[in-house]
Amino acid sequence: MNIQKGKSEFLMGIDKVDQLTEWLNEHPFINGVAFIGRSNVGKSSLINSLFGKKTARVSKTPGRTRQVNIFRFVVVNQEAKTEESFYLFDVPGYGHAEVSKEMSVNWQNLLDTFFQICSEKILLLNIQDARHPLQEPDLVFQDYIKVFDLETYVIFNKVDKLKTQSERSRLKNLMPNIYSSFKWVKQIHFASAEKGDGLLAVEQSIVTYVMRQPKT
Ligand SMILES: Nc1nc2c(ncn2[C@@H]2O[C@H](COP(=O)(O)OP(=O)(O)OP(=O)(O)O)[C@@H](O)[C@H]2O)c(=O)[nH]1
Ligand SMILES: [Mg+2]
Repeated sequence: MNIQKGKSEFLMGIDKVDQLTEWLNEHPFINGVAFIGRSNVGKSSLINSLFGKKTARVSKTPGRTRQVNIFRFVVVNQEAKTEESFYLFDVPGYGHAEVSKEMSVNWQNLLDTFFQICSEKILLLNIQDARHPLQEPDLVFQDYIKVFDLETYVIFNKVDKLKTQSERSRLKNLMPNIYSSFKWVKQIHFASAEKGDGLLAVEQSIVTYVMRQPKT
């Protein structure tokens, strides 16, 4: 089973809490996946690599994704010749210093709304920068999500930027610590949206998760 690239479609971008509340209440049994991480770690790039080019917008300036972008994607079962569709959320990045007070309050409200209402069937992919793992905002975010009890996978993106073996092993050595500190983290992946490393494994994890959820 695979994600059918190019069949993903953008449904809407929501930047108002009321609108997000309404949308989530209208869709009570959402099965899907949400991407969240610090600004500029490559969330939109990963989405494009996994779900098909031009699914999400890639930023030239950090912090571009200011709204919850909602997409639909299709998983195809080649053997049974069936297709099923699921939801994908590109959630605005955290830990960006340059946003105004007003904007960060709105962002926090959006995030609270998203996590409080969205069903427990959502897989959370927390994207981090392979060169700068477990930054302060990443730790704050892990602390924030622990009450929501969502299955969470950490994806270290931009591994192509790790040039030496010692950089790579330093990152891998963090794994036991991550699993023991953050019990809701069930998988850790190493990926490059740019070069393609690790993407097949991430894709299969997403497919396995969404197919495992009960149908109602
Ligand atoms: N070398 C390298 N660069 C990457 C990779 N993934 C993303 N980038 C670059 O990192 C920058 C940010 O990528 P985005 O995908 O826009 O990041 P984002 O997390 O969606 O950013 P916001 O929406 O602003 O929070 C872009 O210049 C990308 O080309 C990667 O795997 N390797
Ligand atoms: Mg983005």
